[in-house]
Amino acid sequence: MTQRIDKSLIAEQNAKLEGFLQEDYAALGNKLARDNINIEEITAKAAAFQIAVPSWGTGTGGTRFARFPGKSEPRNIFEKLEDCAVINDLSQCTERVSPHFPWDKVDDFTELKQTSDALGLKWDSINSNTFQDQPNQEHSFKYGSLSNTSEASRELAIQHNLDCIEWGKILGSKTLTVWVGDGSNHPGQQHFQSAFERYLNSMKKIYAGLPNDWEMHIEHKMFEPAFYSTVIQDWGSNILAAMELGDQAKSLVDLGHHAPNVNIEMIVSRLIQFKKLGGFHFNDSKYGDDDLDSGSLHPYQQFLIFNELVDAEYRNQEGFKPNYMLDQSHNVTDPIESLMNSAASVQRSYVSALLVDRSKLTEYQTNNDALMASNTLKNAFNIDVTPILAMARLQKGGAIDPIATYRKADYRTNIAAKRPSSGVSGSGIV
Ligand code: RM4
Ligand code: MN
Ligand code: MN
Repeated sequence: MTQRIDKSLIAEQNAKLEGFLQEDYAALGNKLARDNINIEEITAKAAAFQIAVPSWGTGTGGTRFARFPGKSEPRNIFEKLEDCAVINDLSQCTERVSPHFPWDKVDDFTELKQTSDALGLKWDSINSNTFQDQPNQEHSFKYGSLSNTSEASRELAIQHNLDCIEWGKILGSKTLTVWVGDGSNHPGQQHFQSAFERYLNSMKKIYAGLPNDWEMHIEHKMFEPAFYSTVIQDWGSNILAAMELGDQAKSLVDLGHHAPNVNIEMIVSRLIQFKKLGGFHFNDSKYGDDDLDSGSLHPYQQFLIFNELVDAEYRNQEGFKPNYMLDQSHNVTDPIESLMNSAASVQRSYVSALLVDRSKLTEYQTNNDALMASNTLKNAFNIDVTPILAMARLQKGGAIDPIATYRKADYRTNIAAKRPSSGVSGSGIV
């Protein structure tokens, strides 16, 4: 039977902290009231916030040099779901899980759906994987998948995406996310235009198989595994492809997939303006696609992204309904802890952005008062919204302090007998 975090343990831990939380919450409520902000309204919005967890994030990650396995790692999608349920039990903002196929492929998808239902979890976007060959694969993806010069390889990649849609229908998903590693490692290796044309033709065949109420999210990435050029290199190629395909195709922004110092919040604004923002893969990075924990290095950038998102929410921007998800790799931490921390970090950015005085900001922008416009954002960012996040969790039956409660539960030790170590210490990005 599934091991969960005992509700009584959560209640017991919360009882120790609740008095202090109420004091801090009341103090913050008074402070916000001075600016005509009703803390209860903000808490309700925080409680409604959801961010999906990637199934592959529950395993310990690694690099191409090494992977150091963690204790009681999940060995299949059913065990990954158990870990996701633990994350949601404590965090109360991660009720959706995003699967990756064929990594998470099962024989019986109805059984998988029943398992997730029993755990109170739903399915987020389906991720297709055509960036590696499967055992005995007839036509290789070594030189690309949807853009491969070989028609047989392209057809295989198209079929895999169509299969993903069928599996997703059983699970109740409504989105297919397509990220391909296609590209080149040498100048001259690939004819840029022909490769993009082949990609688009393949994507059109997948798009034709998309149910009417589904979206297709295209994910760009500037490098890796191809290190000279990639077919969907940046948001420019991404939005071009999405526009070419149709209204159901949108762009997905993975924070780690841009050149260092790129103004991601402005990309987000452009995508919102043209109804092409599909969603996010949140993570943080210093050098490239480092897949560090969300908000661990650049919390202000994450806030600025949410400033754009909340702005669109307030303006009731047409076609605005982005999907939020984490996509990061945990090499030295317990993935459950990192995912809980990261979900809260993204939720924090959302809540902080709700505190921006938008009418003042507009006024300062109109009057070209750069300093006060900037201070308006900083003022909101500098408010510690921890009590709001904790209160939202408490009201929903989660933990005031998710990490401390998780450590107290000693989950990994309790399931150790059930999940013997795979002993696999080889390389692996995720
Ligand atoms: C890629 C990209 C995709 C993810 C794979 C595992 O870098 O971020 O979203 O599916 O990694
Ligand atoms: Mn990603
Ligand atoms: Mn990535």
